Amino acid sequence: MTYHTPSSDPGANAMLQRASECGVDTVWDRYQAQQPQCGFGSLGLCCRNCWKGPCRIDPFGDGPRYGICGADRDTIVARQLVRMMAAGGAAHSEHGRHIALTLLEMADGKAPDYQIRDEAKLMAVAAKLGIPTTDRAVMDVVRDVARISLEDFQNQDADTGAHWLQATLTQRRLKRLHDVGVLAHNIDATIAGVLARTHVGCDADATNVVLGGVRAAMADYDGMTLATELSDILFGTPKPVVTAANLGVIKPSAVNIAVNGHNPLLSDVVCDIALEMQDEARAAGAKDGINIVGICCTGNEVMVRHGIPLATNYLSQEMAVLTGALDAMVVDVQCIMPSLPRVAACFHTQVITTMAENKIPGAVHVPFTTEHAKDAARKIIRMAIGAFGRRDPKAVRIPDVKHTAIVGFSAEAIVGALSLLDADDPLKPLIDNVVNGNIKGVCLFAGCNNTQSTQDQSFQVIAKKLAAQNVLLLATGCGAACFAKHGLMTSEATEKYAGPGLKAVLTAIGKAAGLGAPLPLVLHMGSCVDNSRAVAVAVALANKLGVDLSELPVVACAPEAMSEKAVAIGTWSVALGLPTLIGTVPQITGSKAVVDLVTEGVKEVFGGYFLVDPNPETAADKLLAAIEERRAGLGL
Ligand code: NFS
Ligand code: SF4
Repeated sequence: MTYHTPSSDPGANAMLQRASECGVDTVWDRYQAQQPQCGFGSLGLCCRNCWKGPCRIDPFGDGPRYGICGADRDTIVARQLVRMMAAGGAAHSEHGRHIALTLLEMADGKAPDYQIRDEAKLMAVAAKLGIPTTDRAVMDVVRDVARISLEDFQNQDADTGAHWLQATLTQRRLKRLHDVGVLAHNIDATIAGVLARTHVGCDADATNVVLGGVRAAMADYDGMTLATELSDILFGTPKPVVTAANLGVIKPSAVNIAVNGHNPLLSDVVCDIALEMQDEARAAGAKDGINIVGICCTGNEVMVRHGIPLATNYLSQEMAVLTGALDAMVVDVQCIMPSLPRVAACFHTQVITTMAENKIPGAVHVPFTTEHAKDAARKIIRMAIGAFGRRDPKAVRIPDVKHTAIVGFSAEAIVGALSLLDADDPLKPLIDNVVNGNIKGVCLFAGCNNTQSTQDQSFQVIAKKLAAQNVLLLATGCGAACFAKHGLMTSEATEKYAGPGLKAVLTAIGKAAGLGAPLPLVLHMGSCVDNSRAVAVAVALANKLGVDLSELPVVACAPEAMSEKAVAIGTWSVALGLPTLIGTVPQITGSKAVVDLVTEGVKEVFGGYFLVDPNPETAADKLLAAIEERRAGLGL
């Protein structure tokens, strides 16, 4: 088994040496220890859906062709795949529900620690959802927005699409999704439906199973869209802000607190309270006060809203602890490595869990509730200040790696920037430049990090190649974090890597915005739930042009897709009509029927389709070809 280079991130790599000095296992050691990984699992040919199993199908056809119940390879592969979509949808939607419930509590006066930070967004969201706003008290509008959003978890009319789907997609796309039977009506019911139909002895028709999964993926889209939009109401809609990324943002003379996970409900309050407690940290000897840094998508959330620097993304989260200068890592939900307390045990670092449903052995648990959010934040920060006093200065190794990053490109911010070129018709300059070929198309980079390839490498190779061909680049999640960490969210990167057409457009906008330099090469749209922001831009373009999403020269790309959430996102991206490239070979290759369905068959149904290519060079070519095909379809 050849072992590829763990990471392309110099910050992360600097810490690997430290890990071996400390005798600590990292994600890459554990990856190696897992080799060779199970072939049946890799192909999706293992079923554990009942206790007659596990059953395995022989990929070569020599051994068993059916599970004990009679399920064949296609059924088994399809069932495993859609259960991942359902789990991904559940994760995003629980996040969304948590935010919607907080808004409701707020309207009832039960969440005193929160406020409406963006009333304009509240009104815009209300209008989108058909909620009256004139002459109404703000909290009445908040209550209605929360209630309508929560109806997406309650609607029992299976034929009526959920509110947030209806409010945010093109009419043609909604009709298409409805006609195919995948217009989710209720997030919970749709996800439960996938679990039910994949129980032993239920849906055995692989195509039908996959369509059930697509419906769950649309529920995922619904849940993440409401999570994003409602978060903006509570915490502000991102605007461009200059900050920094990579492990060098950790400061030797500050109380360093990393926020890791996904939900801004806690991390945003921690950022606020940190401002109030700076003196307490200084009194404890931290000359630079409290320094909050982000990891994973919670990091993205506070980065795009408040310019909080980002320490690192998913795969290298342990490396932040290995700097020896992290006093606390406070985590909420999703993509948090259970290994963190073991790594932290070699240092003074306090790992703090906060959510009742997410505890980790070895971590300290500080219960977080929206009712007493500030109290929890104060307690956490005080623990970090206490830990700072136990820090061993001799154990500190902060790599000198840090890049400037201009982030915060919400859909509103992008339209705002374009309106500097044409105040009456902001989308016109973008469309004109797509038509004249200055911009060939748009690529959204999304998704995770994965040990199966060199961390962050494919993102950079593909982005540079597409930028040279004048493709406008958007990014979210750990993909966005990768670009921030590597200095690709700067004007300098645009100067260096953008093709002439793209450079001209980004320069014109940057100048109009008073930057005196081009916009960054890759526009950071936020966390993974913020993929809905990219859809908002695409829908606005499609509506303006009078076409559907499946006709736009817009593609999506997740070169290191890993999580169940990424499976759900990739699936709705295809269902919305986008060619969607993944660089991880999905665990479905044991069924030719399922592979053909998701790479070919779906084209006719949705217009979108999956491309799979772990090689970033050829992956970029495939994305460019897909963009060209779309352009040709539009007569460009
Ligand atoms: Ni998205 Fe963000 Fe990262 Fe992947 Fe995990 S943190 S929600 S799932 S690994 S991008
Ligand atoms: Fe085996 Fe069928 Fe049970 Fe799966 S559901 S474990 S294939 S018997």
